[in-house]
Amino acid sequence: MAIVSWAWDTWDRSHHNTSLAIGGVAAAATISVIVYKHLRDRYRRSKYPKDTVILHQVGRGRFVPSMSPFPLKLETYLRMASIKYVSVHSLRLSRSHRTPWIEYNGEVVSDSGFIIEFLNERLKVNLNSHLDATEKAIARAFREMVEENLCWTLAYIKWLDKTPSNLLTTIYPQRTVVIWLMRKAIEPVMKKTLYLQGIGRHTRQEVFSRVEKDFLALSAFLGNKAYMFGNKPSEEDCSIFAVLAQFTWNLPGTNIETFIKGDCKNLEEYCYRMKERFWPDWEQCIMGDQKSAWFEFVSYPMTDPTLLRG
Ligand SMILES: N[C@@H](CCC(=O)N[C@@H](CS)C(=O)NCC(=O)O)C(=O)O
Repeated sequence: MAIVSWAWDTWDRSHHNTSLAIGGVAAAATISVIVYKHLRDRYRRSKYPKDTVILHQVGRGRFVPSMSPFPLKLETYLRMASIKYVSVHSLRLSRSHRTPWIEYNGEVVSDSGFIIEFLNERLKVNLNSHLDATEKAIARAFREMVEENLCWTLAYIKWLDKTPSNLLTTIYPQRTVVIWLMRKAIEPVMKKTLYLQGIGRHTRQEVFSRVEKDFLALSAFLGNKAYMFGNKPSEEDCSIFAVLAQFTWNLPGTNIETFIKGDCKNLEEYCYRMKERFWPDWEQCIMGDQKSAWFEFVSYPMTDPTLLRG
């Protein structure tokens, strides 16, 4: 009996020591990773150029420079306002857990709308100076319509409707296994979010008929004009273009793509006009047939390499 008790005590002690050792190694590894990331980020930050917007955003897409409309809106704005910027692509989100966000001379701002307000004020930019009060009101209403209504439809088509079934593997440059993992992680969250938002409670037909009405309204308002408010582009063109670009180029094979290209031809032409004017390097900014590395969740073809070294 004494031997059994001794053996048990010894095993228990050594088991306890092993657990302590594993716990210690895991804690040391976690702390090392945190310290390494902190030092690496500090080093990168020390290399950020002065008076330059550091635009943090997710990776590039195969057909559009961002898989999300909001970074595309912001990058289009930076180009329209001729503001110096550098893109940093990563999955790092802002303090409000969103992308995009910026750093400017050490100040951090998130949310594309607040970022634009911040830069307008700081750099004395006004891309809406040619709009009167009524046009400004209409511009705001259209911006809210595309950002707060149409954007949800994009999420609905990608993560709930899933038609055609190969949509995600067609538009994302990541490898099939990574897309499968993304799907497993994102789909249940999206399903819940879209239900709470409201769009997830409607039938497919109801969702698409509402989208078509939004497109027809935009198309009627644009008419024969070059940009939404005449011959000169405005701040709202950045939002409207960024969302429409997703529908025009990033939903191949969907009935919404067919609808725009058939019934709202002027919107498609508008997208090409914006692209030609503000994105002459579009082809270099998209992934095209290039695939991300295995297990890579973000694709970085345009990140300034000096910001990533170290
Ligand atoms: N109002 C925000 C919206 C940004 C936004 O919705 N970003 C999405 C990507 S499309 C995001 O960061 N999603 C991550 C999450 O919500 O966890 C803006 O204008 O920047």
